[in-house]
Amino acid sequence: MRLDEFQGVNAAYVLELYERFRQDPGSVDPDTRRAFETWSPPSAGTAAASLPAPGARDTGTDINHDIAKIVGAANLADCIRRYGHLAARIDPLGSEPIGDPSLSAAAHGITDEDLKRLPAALVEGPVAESAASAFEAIERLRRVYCSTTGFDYAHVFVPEERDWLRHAAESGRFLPPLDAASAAAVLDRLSQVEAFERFLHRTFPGKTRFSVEGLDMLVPILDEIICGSAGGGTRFALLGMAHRGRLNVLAHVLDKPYAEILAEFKDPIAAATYRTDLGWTGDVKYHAGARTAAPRGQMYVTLAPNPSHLEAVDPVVVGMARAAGTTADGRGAARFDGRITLPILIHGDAAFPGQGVVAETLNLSRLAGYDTGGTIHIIANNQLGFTATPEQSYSTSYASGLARGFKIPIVHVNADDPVACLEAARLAWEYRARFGLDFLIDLVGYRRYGHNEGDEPSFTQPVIYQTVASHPTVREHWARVLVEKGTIAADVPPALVKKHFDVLETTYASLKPEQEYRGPVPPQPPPGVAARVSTGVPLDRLRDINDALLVQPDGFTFHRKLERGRERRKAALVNPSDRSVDWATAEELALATILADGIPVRLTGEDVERGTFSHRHAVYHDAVTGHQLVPLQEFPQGRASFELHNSPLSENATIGFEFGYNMQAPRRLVLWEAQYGDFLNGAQEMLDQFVTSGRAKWGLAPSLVFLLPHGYEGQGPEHSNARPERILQAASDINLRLVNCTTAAQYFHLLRRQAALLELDPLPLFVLTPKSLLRHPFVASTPLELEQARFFSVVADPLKKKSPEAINRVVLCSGKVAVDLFTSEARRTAAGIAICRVEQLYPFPSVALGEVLDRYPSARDVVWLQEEPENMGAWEFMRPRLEELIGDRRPLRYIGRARNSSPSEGSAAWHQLNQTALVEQAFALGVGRSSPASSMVLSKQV
Ligand SMILES: Cc1ncc(C[n+]2csc(CCOP(=O)(O)OP(=O)(O)O)c2C)c(N)n1
Repeated sequence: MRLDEFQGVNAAYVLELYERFRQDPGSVDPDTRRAFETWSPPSAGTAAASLPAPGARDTGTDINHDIAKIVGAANLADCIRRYGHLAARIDPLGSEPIGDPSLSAAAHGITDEDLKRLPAALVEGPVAESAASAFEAIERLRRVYCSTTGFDYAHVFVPEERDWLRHAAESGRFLPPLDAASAAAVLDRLSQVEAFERFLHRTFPGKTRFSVEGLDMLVPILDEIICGSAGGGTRFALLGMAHRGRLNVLAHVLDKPYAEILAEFKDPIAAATYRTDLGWTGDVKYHAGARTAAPRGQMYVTLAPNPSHLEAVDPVVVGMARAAGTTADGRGAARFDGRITLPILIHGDAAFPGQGVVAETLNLSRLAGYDTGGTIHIIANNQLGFTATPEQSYSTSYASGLARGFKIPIVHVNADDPVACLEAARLAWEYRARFGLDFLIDLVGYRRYGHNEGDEPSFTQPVIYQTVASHPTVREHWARVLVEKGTIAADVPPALVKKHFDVLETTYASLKPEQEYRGPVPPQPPPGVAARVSTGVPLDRLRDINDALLVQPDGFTFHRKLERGRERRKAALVNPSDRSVDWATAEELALATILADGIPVRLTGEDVERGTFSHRHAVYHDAVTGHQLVPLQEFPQGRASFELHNSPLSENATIGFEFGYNMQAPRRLVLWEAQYGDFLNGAQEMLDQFVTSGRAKWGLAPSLVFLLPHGYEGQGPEHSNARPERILQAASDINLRLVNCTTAAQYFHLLRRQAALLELDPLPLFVLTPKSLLRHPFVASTPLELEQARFFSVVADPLKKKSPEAINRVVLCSGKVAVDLFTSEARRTAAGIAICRVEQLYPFPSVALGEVLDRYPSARDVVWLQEEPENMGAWEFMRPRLEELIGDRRPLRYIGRARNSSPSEGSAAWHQLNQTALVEQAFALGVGRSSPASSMVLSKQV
């Protein structure tokens, strides 16, 4: 670079160095000295015009003075770029921006006069081009950074991204064209948006609709982002938003017919047509999702259904986008292309900073396996929560503050300035297309009514609402601008509103009579499919696949400690009747055979690559080079992709993400594993709002699998209990499956059954998986069981088949405690006790259980035995169902821990005491015997 090519502060620095060299050539390094010896500072019209040449009479003070001015000008430009947004007029209601002292010339020791004498080049960038002086360039800079847009990107650390943003802002190259046709088109769209709200307001006074008014530009912004991205080849736009403006977006962006929306306002469905018998509840109209029927141009647009829980939909939409951009057919890792998919999230200004799931979702944005090629965020910022003010809602300067930490560029824009809004929208999608990263538009407007239309906002915001009352709508404002400019005639704006009003009136007048409406019906799979699917795999095929999974690639060094396990795996299928298939082997073979059947698999969760208990090794790391090997992506029989990712340490967002992925790609098997099952309650919101109720509210058919380590082993209250009671509480109308299986073969068939049912009978599957039992001989199965068996929802006592009439007690239990019973000393002598395992807790296996109970006609009582306290585990769910099944033929007894607020003991020794007491009581006929004094175990007849 030539010395006189330096600009701004850099030029000032060069001049300062030059001055030092002039005073004392030895004070600069030899290279610099050589450069200065042949250089003369720039002359006429430049910053150094007044600088004397070397050897001239000393005017050092003047030069220092000039340098200070130059540095001051450059610093001022820098501050405007960094902090100009603080002085931008982004509030349509006219509040004063907070400003910043560094934005004044005086703060940098310069005056306007100084700036007028300095060259524009000091300011750099497009604003400096053709500017007569630094003053003019600075004025232009202020117009860019301190007008109705606040460009807030100084926190973007990557120079290429920051320079791109700076140039984009300052060049104005993304400003929308302002020819008459496009200006009128914006007015037409705003008229449509406004007419819709006004029509609803007039026709259904006081009915909640969460009007968009005050943020009307949201719709044209979405138009711009969607159409712009479609032009770049994006094929799927996935939108998530809460209540505010949702009906307007449904009508105008998702093309939901007015007739449907208006019918929902009339709420005409006669009570008799509601299908409560099928578990249908439906949902309020401002939570509904939609999908454009035909691609808009090249693009499908989907709006995810949304629960009332603000921001909960964020990770769901991001997961949907990930799935839409992922190609999963063909062996190996899945391939993701962010260019074909586009997530757009519309947030509330109180919810964005307040809800933790937002931060969790933003944290996914750059992670392998979760990245979407960039999410465009829009904060629909009406400067109020329900009634809460910004000061009560966030500690950051802006509602968008959180995004800064994730290096997401932010544009705050005044919602009353259509041009600025459309520029922000274009900037958003162009930035995403260029860098594949998130972008945030902080659309600052107001709320014309209360939180909802029946709410009185002036109870709490009297002053704001005095302003709002007389504030023109953005349509009115834009119409006035266009009429004043002569772009359109004065009679056009009212004609446009009338045109849209007429459409609504005609539609409303032609709505069907109330009695013709029928309630929606949730998906109903054919009954009994789950019991009919065949899941066995021929042994030869299993052996081939097992051998392929265990191939050692040339030059790959396995960790020494894993060698023995791999040798065991090689022998696992040799003898069909050996109990040689452990849990991890069964799982890997199940997944491999599913992949070989052509069904893609995505397995994510907390440290799933190795498994919390070091049992899985889905990824091998070369002990010497660290290179990774994923056998399920390599084995030649695979016909679909295997996606595998350790998740970040989040439950709420990661489960939401997998749910969304599953919704978008229902023909792929999606599994999420918890470190321990109890961590699932960090995602209780996702379970309640989406996974378990999505079917009843929105007709969704999720099939996500949850692997939840569960079982009482003395590790304390948390890690013992995956809280199956919570899942059972939400279980109704066959909305999920909950399984606690006890053998490797059962797990093998369960996973294969789930894959086989993806199309036929999809349901979320919760599996309570073992911990210490992973390597327990009792859990191991024979190869023959993989070939010939299937999943059994109830397993009768294997040892008591021969003389069932000798049984005088049936103990029903589920999961690991069955192994405690089977392996106990007491079992050897307790001939009259049959231990039967209820492997599927929900759907309640009434037929299979009835058959098992009928097998033991002489049993005098039936016991439900569980490790969990009485108010947890399956007991409270089982009790009424077992009572109904048993009738008054024999008593039902409960053995388990007594009611407690904490799931288990905090000490391993105390745990052992109680576990022993449980087992003892199972075998102690004539129950009622009291437990040891220090035991919490309860045994009672109910
Ligand atoms: C998780 C959650 N907590 C509380 C509420 C109750 N609530 C509904 S709307 C609202 C205010 C939201 O304010 P903001 O995010 O600014 O959106 P706005 O309604 O102003 O568009 C609140 C607190 C909710 N819906 N979800």
